[in-house]
Amino acid sequence: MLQMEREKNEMLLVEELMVPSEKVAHVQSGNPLEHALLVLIKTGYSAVPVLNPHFQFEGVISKTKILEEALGLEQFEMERLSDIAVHTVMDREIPCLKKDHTFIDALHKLIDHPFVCVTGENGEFDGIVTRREILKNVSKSYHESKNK
Ligand code: 4BW
Repeated sequence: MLQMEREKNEMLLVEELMVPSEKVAHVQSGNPLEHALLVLIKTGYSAVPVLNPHFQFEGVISKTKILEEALGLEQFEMERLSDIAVHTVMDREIPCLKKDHTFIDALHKLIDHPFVCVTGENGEFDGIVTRREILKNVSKSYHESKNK
């Protein structure tokens, strides 16, 4: 990659890369797993952010985690899902970014996660940065540098 293309990416801010909160599907931490599974099936995503009633980021819930909870000894027992709240099984170890972090900060965190959350000073949820957005930029830079 040419120096200029590299520097252009390094200067890009998370704010310019993120999917804003109003376009991100999410569930509330107090919702039952049954509701979270419906949201995941309807949106088609494998995992979505979990927010508290103050719109602060708390974790991520995935189809895999929910199905693990539904699995009884020999079969799926889907009725269990209405009695378990999302916050009891969600994944809390999710890295976060701030809007003024850079493309490179996001790139490093997205190596191990399909998306990372963007939060404000008080933990309020601002949006997500996805692998897709990062790869789109890498691909664009690659082609621009090739055509120079
Ligand atoms: O509904 C979809 N629309 C589009 N345009 N692409 C989709 C959709 N569902 C899946 N995809 C594609 C994306 O390329 O499959 C990839 C993996 O999806 P995932 O993880 O396993 O559901 C998508 O890659 P991505 O855009 O880099 O997104 C990475 C992960 O970020 C997704 C999902 O868990 C989360 N995510 C992305 N956009 C979201 C979202 N979560 C909630 N709301 C959104 N708008």
